[in-house]
Amino acid sequence: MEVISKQLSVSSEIKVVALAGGVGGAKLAHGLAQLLPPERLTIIVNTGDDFEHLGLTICPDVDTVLYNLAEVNNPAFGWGRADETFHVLEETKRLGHDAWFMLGDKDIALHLLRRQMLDAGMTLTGVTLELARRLGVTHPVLPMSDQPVRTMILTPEGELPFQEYFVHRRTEPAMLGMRLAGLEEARASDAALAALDEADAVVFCPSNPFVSIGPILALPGVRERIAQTPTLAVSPIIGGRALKGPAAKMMAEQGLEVSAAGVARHYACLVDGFVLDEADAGLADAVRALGLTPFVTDSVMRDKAGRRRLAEKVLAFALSLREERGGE
Ligand code: FO1
Repeated sequence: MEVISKQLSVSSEIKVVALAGGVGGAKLAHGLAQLLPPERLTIIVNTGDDFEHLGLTICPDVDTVLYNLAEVNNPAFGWGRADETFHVLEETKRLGHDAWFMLGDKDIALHLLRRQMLDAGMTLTGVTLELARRLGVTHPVLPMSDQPVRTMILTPEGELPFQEYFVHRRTEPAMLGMRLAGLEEARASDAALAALDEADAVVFCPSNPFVSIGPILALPGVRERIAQTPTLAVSPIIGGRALKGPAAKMMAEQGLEVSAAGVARHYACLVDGFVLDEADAGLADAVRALGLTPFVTDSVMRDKAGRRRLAEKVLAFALSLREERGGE
């Protein structure tokens, strides 16, 4: 107990960058935010899921992180707002709109303000920091880029925009591959690159490795910075299944081994350490064989305290990786 609190007091002095997307990512980001002050934690969020809908710019992963950090997220879905109503959406339906994307009234309010700020010429980073401030979120939540990058899923029917595939088609079509439209013209935001430059440790949250973490890593300059920094990933796959989302289905469709070890292999050139759930303790040797340091813990975040508990373990692990790499 004493050892852990000593480690934590040291960890409160290191600067951490978390890469996140989806609900699992937002949960661990919230756990880390419970432990580290805003000047020691930056969360860089995937924007490949973003799309234009009903004249609004929807940023599902950014908003999921914002709502979770503000503790106003819908606890059942993980995304969207708690105590939400859907009067606007119902009315659009009555007026003939095919309302397949569940935007609630409170969520729409935030989107109207995002629209206004974007139209006034603010960058997505500026808009996100301002929305965070208004929600009472003090940690920097940074969209990965200020230029649009849109994930396209290659299926047997052709390419589908991410939300069309994910929400409208409920991930039913097989995923044969993916493309990041706009990547050639995009760069990581200056704020995201600066945070990575200053980071003492980088944490890949338990997010989808392909569609959540993949787009962040695809931006020029990100991988190079991560290679300079002690980095760990938390497995989004537990016992051969994703707790939420299509990560396991995507791995199977791409011919990858559907297990935490399969995720570790996917990240092997990028990370020093890999967090496995206790259910996958038997895969620790396979992770070690990939040249990564395994760390086994209960990684299921059932509630707010569970998020904090996993974050404590992750920070202690990050510190030990830093020591292994000869950091101070
Ligand atoms: N996910 C769904 O499965 N169905 C929805 O209708 C839906 C609406 C929605 C609205 C706002 C928002 O921020 C997220 C929303 N999501 C919905 C989640 C979201 O699209 C996905 O979770 C992410 O893109 C995957 O990371």
